[in-house]
Amino acid sequence: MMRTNRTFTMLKPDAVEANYIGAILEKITAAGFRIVSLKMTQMTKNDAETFYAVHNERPFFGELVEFMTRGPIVAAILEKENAVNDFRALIGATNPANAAEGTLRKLFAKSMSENAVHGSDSDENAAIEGAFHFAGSEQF
Ligand code: FUP
Repeated sequence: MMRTNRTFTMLKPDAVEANYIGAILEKITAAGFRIVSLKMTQMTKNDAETFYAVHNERPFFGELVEFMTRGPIVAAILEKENAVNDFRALIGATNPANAAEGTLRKLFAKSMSENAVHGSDSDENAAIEGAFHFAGSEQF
């Protein structure tokens, strides 16, 4: 059975470089998400190519892999009723120029390609992406 109350996020290298880890996690927990899993890690090229395989035909794929591997990220599984949709609303539009006031990308992102925060786009992808980064024994 697919869980419907969990999503997966990454605080991307730009957000970590800017020292926003604490500020972003505070916004996430203040919005009612419970942290199920949490780690700081650096993705390898192979990790990023696998994680973003759905985008591998897109013109920005090489740049995306380069960006996501250039420094550490913070990966997390989050739990809340309606987690996927509520987290997408919290992070805002892909391009921070189009993101609503108060959203994480409006507050913390620089650009479309360096947009601070990832959020799963479906329950199915949340489960796949969470399992990519965390063993069952790391999910609380
Ligand atoms: P989102 O679901 O909002 O993270 O956006 P997408 O799944 O469409 O894109 C995944 C990532 O690819 C984005 F976070 C940033 C990158 N991207 C670009 O660099 N350029 C684009 O034109 C679109 C996406």
